[in-house]
Amino acid sequence: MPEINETQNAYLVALQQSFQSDWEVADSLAELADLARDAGLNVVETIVQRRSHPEPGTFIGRGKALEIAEMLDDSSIVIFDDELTPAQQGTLSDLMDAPVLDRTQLILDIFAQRARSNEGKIQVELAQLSYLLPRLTGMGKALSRLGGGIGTRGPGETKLETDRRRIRRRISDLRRELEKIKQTRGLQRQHRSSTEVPVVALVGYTNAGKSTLLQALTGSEVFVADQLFATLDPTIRRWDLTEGRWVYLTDTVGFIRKLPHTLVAAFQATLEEVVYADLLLHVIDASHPQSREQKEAVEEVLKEIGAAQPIIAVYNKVDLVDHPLEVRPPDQAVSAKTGYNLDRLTAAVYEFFAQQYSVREYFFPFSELGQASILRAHATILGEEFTDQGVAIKAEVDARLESLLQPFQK
Ligand SMILES: Nc1nc2c(ncn2[C@@H]2O[C@H](COP(=O)(O)OP(=O)(O)OP(=O)(O)O)[C@@H](O)[C@H]2O)c(=O)[nH]1
Ligand SMILES: [Mg+2]
Repeated sequence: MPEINETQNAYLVALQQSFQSDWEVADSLAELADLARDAGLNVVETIVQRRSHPEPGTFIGRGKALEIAEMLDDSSIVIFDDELTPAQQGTLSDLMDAPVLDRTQLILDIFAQRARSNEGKIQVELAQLSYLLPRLTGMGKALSRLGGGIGTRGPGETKLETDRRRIRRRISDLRRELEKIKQTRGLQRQHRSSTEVPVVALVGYTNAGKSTLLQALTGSEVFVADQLFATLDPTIRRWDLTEGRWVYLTDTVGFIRKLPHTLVAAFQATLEEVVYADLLLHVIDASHPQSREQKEAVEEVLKEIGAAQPIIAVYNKVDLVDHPLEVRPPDQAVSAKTGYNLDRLTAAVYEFFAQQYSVREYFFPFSELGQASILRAHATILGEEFTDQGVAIKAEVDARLESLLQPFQK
């Protein structure tokens, strides 16, 4: 499979089928160009061919492929905006005498460049190998001619000539490792839920400002960058909503249109943070010309991974928007950068959980002071009084804490 190196000139190719509008194809290509630049490529040309349906052997028409071939030189790489079959990829690469890859491979390459944690690396390698496996046949010629491959960058150190058995074995090893990580994560999650602290997850299109928002809300340093998929690993931080009332806030990997299925499957462990959260904040880049399409793409992925929690939409980057934005509560229009309306967002999240709070009175004998400290850590304390038997506490508790401390209720 072709290798990306940073001095290459990229030619981007899309097919416009009869059911696709001009802008739909143009948007998708513009995003592909962003992805290519993020991978370090120099984008020189975008090419659209209109056809009623893809050509089975070559995806675009054979004539068009030859026409593109004329533009290329040794430093060229051709990237298709849709997933190619292994056979199409092989044929196109032969026809054009240049490396050919598709959107999925480009995204996988960026993920490989970004993966930092052990878990992230395993997930990327798993996605790469799962993508590669069905492609080994039919690519023989293109492979041996080009050598190297996407999988040679970062974690995916697998020689493409090695036989499928080895790749299968590696895939099952990686799955096993991920399973272990998943169990640890499950334990951490269990620990979190046993402490009765709700979890709020930031989700959204890549580059929408999730990490910036996490940083602004929790006051902790996290990696923020004007690039796609800056965040791969979930980060979790404490977010104080009011005095005495706090939640966990977690950052997640950004979503994108045509998110490769191999990637969604491989990143399942990370995405579980989303599935198990109590509330989702869907961060939308309100300044982006395609913010509506991006929002829909995110909703699509959420459906796919089975996330069905309540969602508060957070329209971010309003400092870049020159018209007033109408949003209906609990949704919010904010700027993570300037801090605009972050207090309102915090209040909205507080309100969301407050609906589940009730005021209760407790008595803890001295032998049970440990239970009292659970209450102090996770509830808003309204009053506290020591007697010679123990301590009486009046507090605002959520449903989970209420049932946990039921035995101590007065
Ligand atoms: N003007 C402006 N820029 C913002 C705002 N929020 C985030 N940004 C910028 O948008 C870019 C992306 O921000 P990130 O926080 O990394 O976005 P993300 O959603 O975490 O992106 P990924 O991790 O790549 O999915 C950065 O350059 C931020 O500085 C905002 O409210 N206003
Ligand atoms: Mg991020």
